[in-house]
Amino acid sequence: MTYKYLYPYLNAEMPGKEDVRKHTPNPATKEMIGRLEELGIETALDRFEAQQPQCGFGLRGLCCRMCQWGPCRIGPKSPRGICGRDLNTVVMSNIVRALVAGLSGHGRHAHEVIMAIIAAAEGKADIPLLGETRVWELAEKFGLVATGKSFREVAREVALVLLEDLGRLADRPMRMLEAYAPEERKELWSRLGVLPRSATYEVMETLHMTTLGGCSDWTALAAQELRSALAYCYSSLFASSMATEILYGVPRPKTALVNYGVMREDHVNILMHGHSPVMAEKVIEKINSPEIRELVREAGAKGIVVAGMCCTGDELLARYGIPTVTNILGQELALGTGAVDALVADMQCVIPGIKTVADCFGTEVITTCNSNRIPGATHIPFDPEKPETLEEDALRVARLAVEAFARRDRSKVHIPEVVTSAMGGWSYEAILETFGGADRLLQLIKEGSIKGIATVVGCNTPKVPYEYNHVTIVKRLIESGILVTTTGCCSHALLNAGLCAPEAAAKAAPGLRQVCEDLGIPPVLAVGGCVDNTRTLRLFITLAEAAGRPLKEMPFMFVGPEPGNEKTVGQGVTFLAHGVSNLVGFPAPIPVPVPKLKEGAVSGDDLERGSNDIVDFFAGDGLYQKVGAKVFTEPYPQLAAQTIRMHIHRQRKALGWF
Ligand code: MSK
Repeated sequence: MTYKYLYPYLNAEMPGKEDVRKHTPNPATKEMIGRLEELGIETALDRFEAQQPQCGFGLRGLCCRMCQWGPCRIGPKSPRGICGRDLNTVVMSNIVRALVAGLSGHGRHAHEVIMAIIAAAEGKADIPLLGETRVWELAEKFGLVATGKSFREVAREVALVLLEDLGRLADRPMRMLEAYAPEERKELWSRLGVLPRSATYEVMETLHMTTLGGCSDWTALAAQELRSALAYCYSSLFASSMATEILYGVPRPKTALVNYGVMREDHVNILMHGHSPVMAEKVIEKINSPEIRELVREAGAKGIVVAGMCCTGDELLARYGIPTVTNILGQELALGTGAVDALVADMQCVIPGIKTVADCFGTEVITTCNSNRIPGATHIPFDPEKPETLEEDALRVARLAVEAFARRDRSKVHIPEVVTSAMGGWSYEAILETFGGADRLLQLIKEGSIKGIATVVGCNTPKVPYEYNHVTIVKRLIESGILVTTTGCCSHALLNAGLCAPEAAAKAAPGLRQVCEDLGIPPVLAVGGCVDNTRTLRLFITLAEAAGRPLKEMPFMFVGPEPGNEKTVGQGVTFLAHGVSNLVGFPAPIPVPVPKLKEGAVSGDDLERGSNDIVDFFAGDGLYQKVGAKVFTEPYPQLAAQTIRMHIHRQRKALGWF
């Protein structure tokens, strides 16, 4: 197939809106793209086309904007920036800067949920502490003395350790890493000199190293990238995921209906969006209060539908079976139904474009995090360090949503009648319990009923047809007997495609199908939001330990078919650092191939996909020799699936698991 925009120097092409409408797998999405087009409402797909062609220097990471002498563009005419930085330094600096930007996002998320534990433990807010087993587990792992202390006191002490991991400046071990990383890796990282101090320190150090006149040795920047990824993993991802479990419990499988059709014309529809579930949880509690029920009745609505988007949606599906609608690139389309009375958005991945669409329909946009404000939106923030107003604020959010129902322009409502059944809530514990323990799951992998596990995760990008790569790759993988775990925006694509329902077992290879049917589970396990990639990572670590093999030898892979947010860089490098190879769906920002003019080229477009030290490091032997994992890049989903299958096959063969 050919898409509208060709980028020969990336060996890739990008879709126009019509390509997206043609290839996107969800019929509700196709319908909504058409509907917004009909209404003349602009979305990210239109703005993406307006940006074409995108800057070739930026696409390849060759633009340096780290000082005010530039910007500098690295190319054949100017192989060095004004300060003398070369290509390797610029590309690696851009990558590690993107990684720590993502680290800051998840770190800020971690901070909110950790502070919420402290507020709950100190009795300053009516926030639950339902994850008792997680508190005791962490207290033991951290070596805290629990004797004679109440559960709340211990929960608070655990939270303080998590907080210290976020902010430590002294050169002392990161406690979460000490507690959960495999011994073999800890020794390796120590030998490589990449053990981190904390999120805060590594963000500071990365910005310091990459500023004007900083580090010009790209190998030192590559080491800082691994160090920052470990800080990202253990201080931000593990902390966010586990702190949320301390607050609201460890999820267990739940079934739900998902997709755009869960919204109801005669109900108040509230969409919860973002990442941190604290305000969303409280609003849901208030929705069930007598006051709000009475308001709903007075407004003439038959009830309230609460549904989720992005990772807050994943959280709510995992814990309560609350339906999900869509992901980052679908947020404008969901508002385009005209049926959303309120969009309650906390932090990250809330694109500014939503306000324009919301204003076309009178949708109330309520922002609840001081870091994520949108001009014109109603701002009712949750601040875990000033939680006293949480009850009243959540009630106000619920009231505003119901009041918005009365103002809704019914003539503009258009809800695609598409619903899909799905199962979510696959925590680390739930997966192991369902399979009957790590040894049993390992046995299924060794005997080949399950060929391997791929965690297929991450955002959407307009650079590939929306959700097409996610769904196509995963269908091919389960047809090949590869069990899939998923999180984040990818999981919404797979949930809506019906691949997370037990019935999807019928699409799997015979061995995997039999396993899924025996257990009553889907071949694609939705484990949660993007911070919950740690659940899959823990599963990988546990299975490697059960096999008595280093993780780098196991038939596992990390797959990011539609990379978007800077946070995905850290996700990928986290798995690489643990020895799990990556398949990335678009050639940026890791690795960044640098094209070369072909022999006898007659035009500037006559390029071949080139190589450089950075590409060789990620995709060749450089990183592989250090950590036992590498990056494969493939924007075409059928070829990507083939690459994953071959990788898993090679790993099995080397293990002697035929
Ligand atoms: S919401 S980080 S676009 S997965 Fe977590 Fe989706 Fe990526 Fe945001």
